[in-house]
This record gives sequence, structure tokens and C-alpha cells, in this order.
Amino acid sequence: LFLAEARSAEPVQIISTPGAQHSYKSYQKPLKTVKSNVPTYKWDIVWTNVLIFFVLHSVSLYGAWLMITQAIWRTNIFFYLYGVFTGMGITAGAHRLWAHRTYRAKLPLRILLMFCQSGALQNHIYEWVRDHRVHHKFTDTDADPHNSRRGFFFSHIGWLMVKKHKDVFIKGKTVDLSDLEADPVVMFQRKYYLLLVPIFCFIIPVLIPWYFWNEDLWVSWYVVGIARYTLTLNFTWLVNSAAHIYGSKPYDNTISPTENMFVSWAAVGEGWHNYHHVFPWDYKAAELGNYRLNVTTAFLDFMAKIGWAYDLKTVSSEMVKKRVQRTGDGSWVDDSSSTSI
Ligand code: ST9
Ligand code: ZN
Ligand code: ZN
Repeated sequence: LFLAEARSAEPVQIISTPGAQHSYKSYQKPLKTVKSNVPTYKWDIVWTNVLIFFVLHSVSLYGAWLMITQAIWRTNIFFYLYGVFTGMGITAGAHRLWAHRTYRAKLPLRILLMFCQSGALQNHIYEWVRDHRVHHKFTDTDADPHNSRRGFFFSHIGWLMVKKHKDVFIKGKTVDLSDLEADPVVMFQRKYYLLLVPIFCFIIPVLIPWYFWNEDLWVSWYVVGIARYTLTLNFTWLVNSAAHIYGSKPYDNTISPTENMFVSWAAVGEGWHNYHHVFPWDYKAAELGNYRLNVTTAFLDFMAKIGWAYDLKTVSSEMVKKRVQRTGDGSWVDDSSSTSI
């Protein structure tokens, strides 16, 4: 009896043995099985964020309905174009320029990308890059802000609804951000972020359809303001969730990031994530320069043509092949001779 009481005080700690006989009353409830090698996490939920994301997604469904039933066709095209515009701020800007330094950009391009990135409302560049560098340095550990070992939901959106794991703060301190501190464009945006966000994420995109083709202001707000923002958020988050779970691993079979064609389409070229984690300094974030599934590369090649982007870094095909042979999963095909369109 004593043993039974002592055990029932902490039932989740007990590892049940298959076939074990538990005759006493307190054991009639099924026992939880806790595997010692799977860490359990305390979800310190930030309810304000949960509420904001819930409202945002609900209202976006209404925006999608308006898109189908009421919006002028020009508004729907603009929805797509503005999504790509803010997407460039994340992919060409926060990701390939500021997080990984895959190329160098002249001042006008840095300013343009900073405006685009403000319109994406995904935290200011400094914070975005800090989390992303920590993600690369400590991928799939507790120090990774969106550790994909904690499942699809956590790596997709859940990580933005809870307090961060203490390892993110501790190990995150080892990541150097001095280059960002030396960039006046990044520091300006950090200082005026709360002013830049409403202008580029809501005011400009909502007013353009209203002013230029007389779209109803409310339709514009729900479609180009809210629904466009929510869709680009989810497309971005797919890189952390889907492209860490589903897909092939031609370059390194030992890591979670994958090559995912759907994510590449949705995230304007950022779904070639197995390659990206192996060669993060490549400005294409992919082995090949396929423009259809990598609009960001097309944009950067154009910027290089007009001289606003320079010192674009890439990886030699010999180096890629060697890595494929050493750690790939066997799914790599040599189509380097195919055209880039
Ligand atoms: C959003 C971001 O959506 C999305 C990023 C996705 C990245 C994807 C990457 C994939 C590649 C590119 C793909 C592009 C595709 C684009 C397609 C487009 C079509 N290191 O954070 P706090 C310290 S945001 C070092 O508040 P809490 C630091 O001292 C959406 N230190 O932690 C910090 O203070 P400060 C909109 C770190 O309290 C302090 O800790 N935004 C690090 O646990 C506190 O930090 C939101 O929803 C680190 N990594 O809160 C807001 N991190 O900042 C969401 C922190 O002063 N965020 N420290 O220096 C929050 O509400 C909170 O951050 C929290 C955690 C509740 C999540
Ligand atoms: Zn990256
Ligand atoms: Zn990743």
C-alpha cells in the first residue's frame, strides 16, 4: 500500500513495463510512458501572441473569401506582386544579404531591401538575423529557436507563441552580430521599426488599390493588408517546418533540412534547404540558378547586372559533387547543363 501511494503521487515518472501486473486500485488508470531519451518541454505560452495569430488567421480567411467574390482582378494581381516585394526583403535582404553575407549590396539596394523587409513584418532585420544565425549554428538542438525536433507545429508557428528555451539565450550570445551593428541601414530600421511597419506592411499596400483602381478600402485592407501578410508569414514558416521534415537530402543525409519543391515555389527560392544548410554562403541558396523556382536568384542576378549587388558568392560544381558523394542520400541528379529559366 505504501508503495502504491508513493507511486501514485508521481504517475508520469513511471515507465510501464509491457505485461506487468498491477493489481492495486491506484494503478487502474493507464500509466503514461515516458521515454528517457525524449526531452519534455515546458510550454511557457505567451497568450497575447496566440490570440493575435488566431485573429490574424481567422480574418485572413475572410480576406480570401473577398478575394474570390469581390476584389477587382487588379487587386488580386497586386496581392501577389506585393507579396513577392516583401518576400524579397526576407529572402534577398534579411536572409541572403544580412544573415549569410552571400553578396554585397550598395546603399540604394540595402535601403530598398530594408523597406521590403519592414513590409514583411517578421521582426526587424537585427532580430531576424540573430534568430537565423542561431538556427544555423545550433540546428535542431534546444538552442535552435525553431528546433524542428519539436514537431511541425512548433517549428512552423508554435515557437512564436512561447517563451524561448534558455539555451537560445545562452548559446545565442556566442553569435557575432557586429557586422549588423556596423550597418547604418540595419540600425536605422531597428530604431524606427514601429513606424516603418505600419507604413510598409499596411498603409502603402492598402492605399494603392484604392487610389489607382478604386478598390473598396475594406476589401483592400482584408485582401492586400491582412491576407497577404498571413500568407507570406506561412510561406516563410514552411522553410522552418516542411523544409526540415519532408523532402530529399541529396547533399547531406545526416541533417534534417530537405529539398522541397513546393516550399521553393512558395518561399520564392528558399526551399532548397538541404543545399542551403550545407553551403549557406551561396547567393542562390540552391545548387542551380533555376529562376522559376528561385525568383530571388533572378532578382539578385538583375541587381548584379545594374551594379547594385556585387561579390556574389557561389560554390564550384566539383565541391558540390564531392559533398554529394560523401554525405548525400543518393537522390542527386546531375542537371547542371539545364538552362536557368
Ligand atoms: C516571424 C519570424 O514570423 C519568421 C522568421 C522565419 C525565419 C525563416 C528562415 C528561413 C529562410 C528564409 C526564408 C524566407 C522565405 C520568405 C518567403 C516570402 C514569401 N540569440 O525574443 P525574446 C535574448 S516574426 C541571442 O523577446 P522571449 C535577447 O537579449 C512574426 N539572444 O524572447 C533578447 O532581448 P532583445 C511577427 C537572444 O521573451 C531577449 O533574449 N512577430 C536570442 O522568450 C528576449 O528575447 C512576432 O510574432 C537569440 N536568438 O519571447 C513576435 N533571442 O531583443 C514574436 C532572444 O532586447 N516574438 N535573445 O535583445 C515574440 O513575441 C517573442 O520573441 C517570443 C519569445 C514570445 C517568441
Ligand atoms: Zn539560412
Ligand atoms: Zn533551416
